[in-house]
Amino acid sequence: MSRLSILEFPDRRLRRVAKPVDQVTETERQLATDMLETMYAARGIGLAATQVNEGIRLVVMDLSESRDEPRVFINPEIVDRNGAQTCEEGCLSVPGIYAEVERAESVRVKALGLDGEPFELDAEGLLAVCIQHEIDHLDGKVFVDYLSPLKRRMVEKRLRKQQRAEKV
Ligand code: GNR
Ligand code: NI
Repeated sequence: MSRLSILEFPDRRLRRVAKPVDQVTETERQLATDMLETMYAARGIGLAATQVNEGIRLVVMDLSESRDEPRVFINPEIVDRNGAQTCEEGCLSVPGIYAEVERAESVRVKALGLDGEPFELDAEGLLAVCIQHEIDHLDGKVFVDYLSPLKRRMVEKRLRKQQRAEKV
């Protein structure tokens, strides 16, 4: 297992649109394992391959209190969405920034598991928020894209400054 490094906004590589996986192999299983380790170490509830600079449609999540219920979604797609909810979101690629984002209250997701078998899941509440947040990453979107241009520029400025400070 190995821990991967997480790209940080406004890194352009977070804007790449990830490609579908056509066959689930040992490569995907190894990446999922490393991403779960990375997510647990960073105390996140989700992580998209885009965030670790891998251009494939793979997401890992764990919303359990006990941190022992890993979920893996390959080629996730929202096939139905209903209602609206607002949640204060954070992102491992936008450290220290939290902001309210409106998303669907419930979604039905279709994906492949690590065994390559398709499954569907009905999600609501935070699980639904997290799935929408992660699929956005696969499409090159970050939650700060939903903020006003002014707020987004403030976030960008703060993070660039932080990143400069970390380099020296
Ligand atoms: O750890 C995370 N917490 C979180 C909280 C509210 C809404 C979304 C998230 S996802 C985030 C991890 C992450 O950056 N995933 O891409
Ligand atoms: Ni994120």
